[in-house]
Amino acid sequence: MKFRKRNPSPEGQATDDRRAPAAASPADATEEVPSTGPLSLAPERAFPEEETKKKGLWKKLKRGLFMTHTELIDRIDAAFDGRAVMDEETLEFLEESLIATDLGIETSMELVEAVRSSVRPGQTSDLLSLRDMLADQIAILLLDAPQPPPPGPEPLITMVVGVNGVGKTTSIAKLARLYRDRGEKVVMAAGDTFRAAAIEQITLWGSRLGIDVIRQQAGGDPAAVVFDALQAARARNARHVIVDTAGRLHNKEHLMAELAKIGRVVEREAAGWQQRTLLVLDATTGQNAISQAREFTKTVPVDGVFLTKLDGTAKGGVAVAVARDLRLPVLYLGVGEQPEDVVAFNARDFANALFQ
Ligand SMILES: Nc1nc2c(ncn2[C@@H]2O[C@H](COP(=O)(O)OP(=O)(O)OP(=O)(O)O)[C@@H](O)[C@H]2O)c(=O)[nH]1
Ligand SMILES: [Mg+2]
Repeated sequence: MKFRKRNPSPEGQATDDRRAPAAASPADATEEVPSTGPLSLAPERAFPEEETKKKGLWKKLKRGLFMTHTELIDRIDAAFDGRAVMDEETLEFLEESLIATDLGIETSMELVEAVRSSVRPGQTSDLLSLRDMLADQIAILLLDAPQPPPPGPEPLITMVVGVNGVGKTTSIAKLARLYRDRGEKVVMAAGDTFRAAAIEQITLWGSRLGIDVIRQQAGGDPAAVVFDALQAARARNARHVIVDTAGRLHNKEHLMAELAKIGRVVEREAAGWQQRTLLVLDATTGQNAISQAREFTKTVPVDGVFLTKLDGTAKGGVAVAVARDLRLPVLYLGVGEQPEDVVAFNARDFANALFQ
């Protein structure tokens, strides 16, 4: 993946005009700058901060997908067995390789179909262009999956749901940090009142990140915590309320009743706010995460997925299965245990990181 350099000059002049002299520093203002020569070729970097940030995100994504990438490339190499000939046997191996990284059976078959139709049988193909082709196809499939609605100007309340241990609370800390770094005020609601340790955990994140946490005693009513959090958000002019919830799917009626009660509080106290429910899925569980999501979405309407623990698995292809098989937008990727280990999902970057 190569990020295109963004370097328009402030005056809007053509930046690839190599005859343009480099900006003169005060020290050399009096010197005559030749119109050609090495100095005039120095590249302009109008948005160094933005570029550094993009590079940082790309590195994070590559690090997060390292195991999946390595597994994919190793398998594809093995499928071709050094021959790089597109015969049926090779295509079959290729399909198996793709399925093994949890891309989903249908997606893997479609990808192989795309390869089959673009090369003649027996044609030799270099592995690099095959990888490019697969990355392009995956990006196309991902862009075809549902996209989240664009954010509006109103404040946003995000309910975070998912089964035990998938990474809900950690992901909330990541989101809160992302928003905080954008200069947006955040309130976290300790809505997992089931265990005292859960309240302690989110409180600890709050103090580490300098973000307000609204909490009650363990065993309290999560809807009451959300009520308090909305009051606090209004008083503090916050742009985000992020609600932690207890990860229980074993008792669907209870979960439904609890979320419905929170929903009524939100309708009453935050009419006009944007609302969304994020489902957290653990990528290390591969296809189980997909079944889990199917179960969950039967009970709770979900707007998007936060896919965690990509850094610890070769099953990163599951992001594609979420988008295509479940028709749910993947919004964020968790790539480590620290609050900064998060990447906002981007179809093109994800596809490139898998294959390049
Ligand atoms: N490697 C890695 N670990 C993660 C990631 N996200 C969360 N974890 C770890 O997963 C474990 C569970 O995370 P929690 O945030 O407590 O999960 P939870 O869903 O809130 O768990 P419960 O509240 O018990 O339901 C912790 O050890 C986290 O550090 C990730 O993206 N990568
Ligand atoms: Mg938790």
